[in-house]
Amino acid sequence: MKMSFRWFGEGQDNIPLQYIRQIPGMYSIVTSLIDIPVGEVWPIDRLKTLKEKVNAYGLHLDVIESVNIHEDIKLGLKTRDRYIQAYIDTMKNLHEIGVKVICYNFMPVLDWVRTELERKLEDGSYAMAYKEEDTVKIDPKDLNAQMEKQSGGFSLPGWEPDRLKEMSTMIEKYKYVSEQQYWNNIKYFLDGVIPYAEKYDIKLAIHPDDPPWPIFGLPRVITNRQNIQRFLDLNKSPYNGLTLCTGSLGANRENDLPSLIREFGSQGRIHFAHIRNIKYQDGRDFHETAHLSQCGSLDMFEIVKAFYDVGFDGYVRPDHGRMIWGEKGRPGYGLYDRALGAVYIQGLLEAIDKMTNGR
Ligand code: CS2
Ligand code: MN
Repeated sequence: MKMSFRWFGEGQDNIPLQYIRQIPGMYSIVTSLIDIPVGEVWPIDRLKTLKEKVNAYGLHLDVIESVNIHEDIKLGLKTRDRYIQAYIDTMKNLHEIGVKVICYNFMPVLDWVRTELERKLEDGSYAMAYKEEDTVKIDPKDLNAQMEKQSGGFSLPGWEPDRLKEMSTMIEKYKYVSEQQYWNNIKYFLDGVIPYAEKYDIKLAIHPDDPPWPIFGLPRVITNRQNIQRFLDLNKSPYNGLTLCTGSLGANRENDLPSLIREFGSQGRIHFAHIRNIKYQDGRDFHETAHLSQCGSLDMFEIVKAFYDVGFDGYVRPDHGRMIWGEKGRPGYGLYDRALGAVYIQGLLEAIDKMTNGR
């Protein structure tokens, strides 16, 4: 597994690349051009500069998270072909700088949803949390305003201002898209871009919906074993694959993560792994935790073992961390707790590897 770390880019992230380099075992940066409006082609000169910058710190730039999908594609509008072409042009430029994997999602309007960005845990650290009741009673616009207040001046990944401008109108438009139509729209996108993913040797890795159930009446389909298999079958190219995010899929207690990893990993369809832990509360409620098994509800040993057993040699990153040691930063994306996560995951791997090989 190649260890990686999400970094939001110059002027967008308060963590210096130098610090990321100092995390033991770090191989690649996971980043994006977060300021380019969705649907526009990412300029090659900016990508070259970004790559040089990352490489100067001894790190690779192999993974992009995310090239977001324009809503017209998700809605299946006539204008979608233009945006699919822009996606392909961006892929071409990413190929030129040697990118190997693109992580993206197909969630309508909103990306991930939490109802609290800074819940204080017993040890005084802060973590993101989700309360089902709050999403049922709140207007999505108000949730957005609430998130903004708590996000410390950073635009949240997936909650970028350009995406949210027309949130209510957007949500309205999905009333006319059935779930079957939504699946058709995914297939149309995949059939348009996957031939170019093959040509440019870039693996596409869809991120599961987070949390993995419908919110605000919007279809959310990348949620469980059956739907993931359905997604993979829409286009059978090995370039059409997954980001296996343990925290997202794990929020549904019925998702047996080690078994999902074994199933899709042995099909060679997992290209990127997000590893993090969450703690279940009542019903669908949960909060995020430190990565260790003992801190949450997921068994990280079994998860890492499953990746190991299927011979997963793709990219992995610690996902959301807590805010600890007084750090201020992007919710979920501070340095310290994610660095602890990166080292913990590598510790598990070393132990599993040595025990498997009888050393
Ligand atoms: C990420 C998402 O921060 C997160 O929760 O997992 O923003 C992720 O980048 C997208 O869903 C993938 O496009
Ligand atoms: Mn994730």
